[in-house]
Amino acid sequence: MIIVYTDAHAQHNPPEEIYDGTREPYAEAAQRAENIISALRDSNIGEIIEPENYDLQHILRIHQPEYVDFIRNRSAGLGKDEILFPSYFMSDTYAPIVHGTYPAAVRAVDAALSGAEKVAAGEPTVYALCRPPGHHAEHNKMGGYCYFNNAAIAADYLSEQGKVAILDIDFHHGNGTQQAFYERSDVLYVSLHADPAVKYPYSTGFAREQGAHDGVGYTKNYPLPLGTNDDQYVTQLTVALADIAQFDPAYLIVSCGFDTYVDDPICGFGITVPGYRVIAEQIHALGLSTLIVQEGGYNIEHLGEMATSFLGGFIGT
Ligand code: OKP
Ligand code: ZN
Repeated sequence: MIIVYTDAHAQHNPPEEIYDGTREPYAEAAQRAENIISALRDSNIGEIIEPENYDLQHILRIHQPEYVDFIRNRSAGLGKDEILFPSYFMSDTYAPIVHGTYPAAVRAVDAALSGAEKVAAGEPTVYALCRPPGHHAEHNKMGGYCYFNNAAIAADYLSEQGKVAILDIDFHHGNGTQQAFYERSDVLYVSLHADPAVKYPYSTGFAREQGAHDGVGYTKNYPLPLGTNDDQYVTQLTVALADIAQFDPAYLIVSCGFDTYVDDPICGFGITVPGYRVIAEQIHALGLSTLIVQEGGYNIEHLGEMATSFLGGFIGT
């Protein structure tokens, strides 16, 4: 397995988010990625490479030019200790801009694109340790710790070579990814997530959202109740994987969040460390060329174990 990682993410370091008017410590902390990469280094699970640099055109296929300019200009204009909250381009109060946000977000996209390029060249499984995450980022809105939609940009890139399925197993619905492909039939979006009636992002991810125009039937949402455990999760995953098998894609992208973990501080499912391995084995059994893109996961202490268990399920170690 190839692992794509850069420490450029660390310059995106907002100290806080706003939750219902109260400032709280930023859950999407740089330490998340640092713990994952150090566990993967120790476990020798794959070769770790730096991402290449890619043209901005790839981002502009998914995001509005004014939106990209906004993030670049506002990031550059902020001092080292400044933080920018709500604006037209923000869906919520969970994606502030700091000085290093733009360069970090661009390098997260580069990691996903490098992974996509390796998969297109025949690599069976690549893990892109993207930070900041991406699946909530819409055409011209940041939100939920996301700025550029890493998985959507990689999926669009791979869609030039063949059909792409995206399996989103983050705890939250990937509203941005769904939006990007809602009217397309060449990219299937399938998501398992917490019922949006009770959890972020609240307004999307209901089962009735199934695509529009050419995309009708190519978006599949499987909301699950809080407390969903390993067995219940795998039962629903089996249905999602059958959708993917039926679609018969050339490539699979897994938007992988570890916030379904039983002890995640802000979520509410019951997936265990061994459970992640079972989930991975089921996905791997599809036999597809697979790019795994990191999304959420906030139990910083245990993220390394989750990643090692999950990725181990793809290589049988
Ligand atoms: C991003 B990803 C707690 C409320 C924060 C925002 C959730 C964003 C999740 N302070 N809720 O999908 O993991
Ligand atoms: Zn999440």
